[in-house]
Amino acid sequence: MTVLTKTFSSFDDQKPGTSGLRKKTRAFMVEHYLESFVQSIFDATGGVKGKVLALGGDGRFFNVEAAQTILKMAAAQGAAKVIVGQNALLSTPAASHVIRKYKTDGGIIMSASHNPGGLEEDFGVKFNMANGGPAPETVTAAMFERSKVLTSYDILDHAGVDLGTIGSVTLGDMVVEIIDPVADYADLMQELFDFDAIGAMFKAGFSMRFDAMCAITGPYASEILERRLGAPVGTVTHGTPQPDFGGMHPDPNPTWAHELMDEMMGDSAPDFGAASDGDGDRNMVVGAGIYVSPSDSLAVLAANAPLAKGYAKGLAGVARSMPTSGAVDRVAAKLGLDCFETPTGWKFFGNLLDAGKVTLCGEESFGTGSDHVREKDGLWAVLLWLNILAKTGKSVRELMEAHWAEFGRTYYSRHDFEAIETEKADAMMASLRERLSGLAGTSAGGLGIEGADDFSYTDPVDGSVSAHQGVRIFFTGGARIVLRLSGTGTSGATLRLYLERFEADAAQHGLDPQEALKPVIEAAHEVAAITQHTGRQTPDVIT
Ligand code: VG1
Ligand code: CO
Repeated sequence: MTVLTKTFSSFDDQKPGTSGLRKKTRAFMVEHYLESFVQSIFDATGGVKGKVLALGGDGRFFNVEAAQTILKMAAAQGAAKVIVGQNALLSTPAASHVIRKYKTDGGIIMSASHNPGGLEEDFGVKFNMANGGPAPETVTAAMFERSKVLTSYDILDHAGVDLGTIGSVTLGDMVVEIIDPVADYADLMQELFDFDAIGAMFKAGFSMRFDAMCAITGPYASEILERRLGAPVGTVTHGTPQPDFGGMHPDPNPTWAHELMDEMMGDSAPDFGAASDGDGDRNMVVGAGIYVSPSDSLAVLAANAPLAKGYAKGLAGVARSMPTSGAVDRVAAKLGLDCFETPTGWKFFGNLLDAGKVTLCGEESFGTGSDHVREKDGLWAVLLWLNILAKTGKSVRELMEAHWAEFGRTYYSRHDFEAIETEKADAMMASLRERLSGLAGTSAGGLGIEGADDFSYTDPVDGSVSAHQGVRIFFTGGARIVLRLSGTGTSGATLRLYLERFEADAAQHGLDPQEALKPVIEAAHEVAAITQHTGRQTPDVIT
C-alpha cells in the first residue's frame, strides 16, 4: 500500500472554539484543510502509531468523505485500529461511550453540533480524549500551535473502505471495525434507567413526541423509545438523519424547534415533548403547555435523579456552567451536595467527573449529562425525565410547580444577538471590561449593582486557570446578568446575554419569564450599552 506525503502552506485559522473546530463546510473542503487539522490533532496527542481510535459523526454533509480521509491518514501513520460507527455515524454521547467502553486512546467526532449543515452551512471536527471527554484547553491550544507550522502529512493512496457493512476490514495494516452506532448506547441507557416502569407508563397511554430534527438522534430515539420502551411508532418525528438536516436548524430551543413547541402548547398536546440537536448531546424538554428551561431541568434532575436505578445511591455532587442559573445550587444546598461553577463548554466538567466529585452536570444551553459518559447527552436527559415522571406519576407541570414551591423559582432567560460585526462586539465587551471595577455601588436601570467581575476558573483537580470566561454583574436582591461572546459560530460574532432573578414567593411563580425579568433586561442594556455599540435592540433568539 502506498503512503503519499502531501505538502502545503500552513493555515492560520484552525483555533478550536468552545467545542472543536467549526467552519463553513466549504472551508473544510479546501484542499489540505481538513487534513491539516487532523494532523494537528494527531501531533498534539503524541501521534497515532499503535493506537486505537473511535470515529463517527452526526451525518451532516461531508461526514463520510471526512471519515475516509481520517481513516487513510490514521492508516498511513501506523494506527492499530479505528472503531467507526456504521456509515460513519455516531452521536456525540455515543462516541464518548464507545471510547470508554472499548478503552480507545481517544476519538474524532465530526460535527458542528447545533449549527445547520449542508454545503453552504457548517462542518466541524473535535477530538475526545481516552476518558471520552472533549480535549481540554491545553490540548486544543497545542493543536492550534501545531496547525500554524504544519506543512505536510502522510495519507494512504486508497479509494476508501465500505463503511456501510458492520464487521472488520483492513486498510493497509490498520483494522477498521465498523459497529452498530446505536446498540452499545441503547444498552447503557437500559442499565441506567428503569425501562419497565417507563414502558408501563407508555402502555397506560402516556403520550410523547420526540423531534429528532432530521439529525443523529433519530435512529437512537426510534430504537430506545419506540422499540425498547414500546412507545407508539410515530412518537419520534423527523427521525431520518439528512445531510442538511432537511433544511432544519437542529438546535433544540423554542425558536428552532417551533413545530414541537406549537404542538406542545396546543389543545391536543401530548404529555411530554423533547427535541435534540445535530449531534445528539443537547435536549429540550417540554410538558403539555409548559416549557422547562434548561437550568430548571438540571435542578429538577438533580433533585430527583435517585429515582432512576443508575443514580439510586445518590449524587456525589453537581456542576453547572457559570452562565447557567443558580436553580441547581439551591437543590445542592438543600441536599448537602457540593456544587461547582465552571466556564462554558463541556470540557471543563471532565476533571470533576473523572475525580468523582460530581455525578450530574449541566449548561443553560440545553445540555445535561452525568458521569455515564464525558459529554452532555440529550436522550439520557429525556430518559431521566421519563423515569422521574414514571416513578412520581406527576405531570411535567405538577413536577415543576412542586419544585418551585420547595426550592423557589429562578427566572431565567438567554438573549442572543447574532451576526454582529466582530469589531463592534469586541468593542462592546472591551468597554464593559474596562468599566468593571468601578461598577459596584452604582446602579443601572434602577437596580443597584453589588459587584462585577470577569469570570476566571481554577480547576480544583489540576489547578489550571481559565480566565476571561464572561462578564458577571450582580445586582442587589440577587439578580445577575452575564455577557460573553459565542465560541461556536462561523460568521461574525454572537453576543449572549444571560439574565436571572430569584423569586421565593410561590404566589409569584406563574409569571412569564420575560415579564419577570424586565427590570434585569433593562439594567443589562443600560450597563452594557448594547444598542449604542451594536445597533441592536431586540435579540434574534430568546431561550
Ligand atoms: C455553546 C453553548 C455552550 C455549549 C457549546 C457546545 O457555546 O453556549 O454551553 O457547550 O455551544 O454545544 P458558545 O461558545 O457558542 O456559547 V454543542 O451542542 O454545539 O457541542
Ligand atoms: Co451538540
